[in-house]
Amino acid sequence: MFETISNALENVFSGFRKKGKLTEKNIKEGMRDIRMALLEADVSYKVARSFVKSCTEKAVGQEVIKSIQPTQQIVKIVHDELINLMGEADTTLPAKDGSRPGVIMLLGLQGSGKTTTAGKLAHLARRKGRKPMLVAADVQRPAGVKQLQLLGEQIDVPVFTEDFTPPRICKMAVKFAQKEGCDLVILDTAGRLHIDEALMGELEEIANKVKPDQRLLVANAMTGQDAIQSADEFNRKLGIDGVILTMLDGDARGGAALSIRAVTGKPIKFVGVGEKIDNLEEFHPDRLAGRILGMGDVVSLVEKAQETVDKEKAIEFQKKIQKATFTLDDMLEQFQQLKRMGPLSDLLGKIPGIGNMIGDEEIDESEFARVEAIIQSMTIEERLHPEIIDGRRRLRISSGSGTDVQEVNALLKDFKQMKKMIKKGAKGKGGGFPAGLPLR
Ligand SMILES: Nc1nc2c(ncn2[C@@H]2O[C@H](COP(=O)(O)OP(=O)(O)OP(=O)(O)O)[C@@H](O)[C@H]2O)c(=O)[nH]1
Ligand SMILES: [Mg+2]
Repeated sequence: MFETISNALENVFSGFRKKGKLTEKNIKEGMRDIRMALLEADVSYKVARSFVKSCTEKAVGQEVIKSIQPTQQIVKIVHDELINLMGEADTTLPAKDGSRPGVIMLLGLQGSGKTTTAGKLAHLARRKGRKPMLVAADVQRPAGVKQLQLLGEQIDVPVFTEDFTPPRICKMAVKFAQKEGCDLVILDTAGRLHIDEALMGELEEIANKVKPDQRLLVANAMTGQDAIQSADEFNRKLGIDGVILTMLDGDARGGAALSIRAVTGKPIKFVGVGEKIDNLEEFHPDRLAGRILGMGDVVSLVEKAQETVDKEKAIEFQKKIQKATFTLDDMLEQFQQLKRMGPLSDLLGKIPGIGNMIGDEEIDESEFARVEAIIQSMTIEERLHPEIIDGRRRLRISSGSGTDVQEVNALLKDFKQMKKMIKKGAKGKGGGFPAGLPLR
């Protein structure tokens, strides 16, 4: 799995290692190679371009950590961006709603692996303590019904079959499952060679009649760009909730796994990694990124090093608080540290109690950018002794940072207030003040 992309990235990294020092120029060259590696892996052009753009921004802007090699820092950046690209893991199965079982509708092109996946999914659900029922809604091929029945027997899961139209079969099946006390229904629908009117019509009719909780597209990873395109088309025409990517065991390139989320906005929920009934895995982007890079140890090394750097800074900061020598530079540093920790809304959301408080309110991240710009437009002297910042200086700082004088005034006021609070804190138990948060 993923040999092409793994090898290509490994070549890029060894190129970096040979160069030793990282410069903006060789970072850009390396990133060009990463883009080539992605294209070779059948990642779409647009996705590859934006991937490389955000890696480059992070690599050029990042601080050098002395205890690790620059290449290792790049590996970490690529690793994190791969995870970003594939999005958060989402492996939820629909729960029972009242007495109605959760309903999953599988759909996809012919031979993509729907029937096999239906069996695998029922098996996986059962291992999670669910009571699944399989439904043969593919009446195009009698062999398809038989195939599902055999799978059901193998794992001892009931299979619902009837000689009606697929929408009616599905509707009856859900009722029957409810009566039988099943809590999950998996619909195996018919495939077509292409996405055509007839297929869409039938799928839509089933969806309208049954209102499945999840419409999952089953797509063959080995078809690369075609899988991405058909996922996009199914999503636009019918609407899907997620993707199950099959035949990952035979997929050397990995383009579909890497780009489906970015192209369709829908998560890959499960992946098929073989023909056996237990060859279905939950999809975890972080594990996949680790597997592609084959460098899990490097990633944790960099994480640890970064933690130490942040810890050292925190201690230094604590000392400053105690001596009350907090400057505008420290304020800037605090803002930058906060920014590195990810979007502020995510961060605050994780603090118990605060998550509910901020609710859906947007946190204005651009405020941070403005604060940074203002402080960066000050001279060193001004940052250390803000009391010298008179009207003329304020004007210069505001035009240098592209802000209003009022904003500069507000920042200086905030800083004064922050310093006052820090002093108070330092006199008390040594300052538990969460420095860096905007005070307005
Ligand atoms: N290696 C491998 N083979 C798979 C995987 N998933 C499915 N297959 C194989 O792919 C073939 C087609 O699978 P089916 O489940 O019949 O596909 P389908 O989408 O139901 O096909 P139609 O009903 O004809 O549309 C079978 O031989 C499966 O064993 C997988 O993850 N890995
Ligand atoms: Mg089938």
